[in-house]
Amino acid sequence: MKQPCSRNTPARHPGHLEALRSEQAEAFDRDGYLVVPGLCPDPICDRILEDVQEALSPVLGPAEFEADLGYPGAPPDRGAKGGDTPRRLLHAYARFPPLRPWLTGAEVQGYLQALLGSENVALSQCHHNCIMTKYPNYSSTTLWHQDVRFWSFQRPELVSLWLALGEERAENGALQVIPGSHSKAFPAELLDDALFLRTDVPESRALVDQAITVELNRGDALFFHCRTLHAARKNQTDRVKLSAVFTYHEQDNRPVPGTKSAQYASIAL
Ligand SMILES: O=C(O)CCC(=O)C(=O)O
Repeated sequence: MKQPCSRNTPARHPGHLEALRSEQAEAFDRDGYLVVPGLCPDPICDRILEDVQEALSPVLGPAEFEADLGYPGAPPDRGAKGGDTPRRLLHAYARFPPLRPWLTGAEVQGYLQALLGSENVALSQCHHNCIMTKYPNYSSTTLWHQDVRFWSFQRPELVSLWLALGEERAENGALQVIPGSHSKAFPAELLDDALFLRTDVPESRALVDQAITVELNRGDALFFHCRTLHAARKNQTDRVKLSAVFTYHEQDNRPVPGTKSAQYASIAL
């Protein structure tokens, strides 16, 4: 069942949209994430899904496979059973044109301006920028982490947009977040060498106890801060879960030259 939502209402009432956004921006500042039900209209989801399905059978590169990352539950290598299970279709902005007008359009832009507190927003092509796939049988568990570990920007102020292309529930590996974790400082002893949260430490367990599962329906969007701790379990259903994930930053928050974050130019909105 689709959750009740205010789809399209904000676009018809710009003043209302502004008020709604400032309330939502406050919630985002407090919690480090924000769910916007129905942000992507059904016809756009349909078009994106059409292209994504085509790119998955057979898998068209560039892609990342579960076995490449070796997260808990992943096949040990690409030659093992399930070793050809994809985890991400990469360079989604470039390869899926139906996504582009939505990702850079006025509605998404308005949210990002409110959440980043800036008129001048850009979409990174270097991280995320992908279709996340979570397959039955061979998907893995993603341990607790902050995405800031992937990025080298002048300021650790980036916002990711996670678009559900189908239902996301605990059973199929919906994202879990720890509200407020984006504004906490974590002592180095709480993180392992790969910057995942060490859950064997009592202080971390207290944090993880506050986790919530972000259940989404098709077309719902989750915005989350790059310092928000998040994790996800395996998909225990018999249907693949598909989500589109992108990251935005202020235009004057530049990637550090020579790093992976500076590999491709950002798209100014
Ligand atoms: O769906 C998942 O397993 C979580 C993915 C994630 O958090 C990431 O790739 O940063």
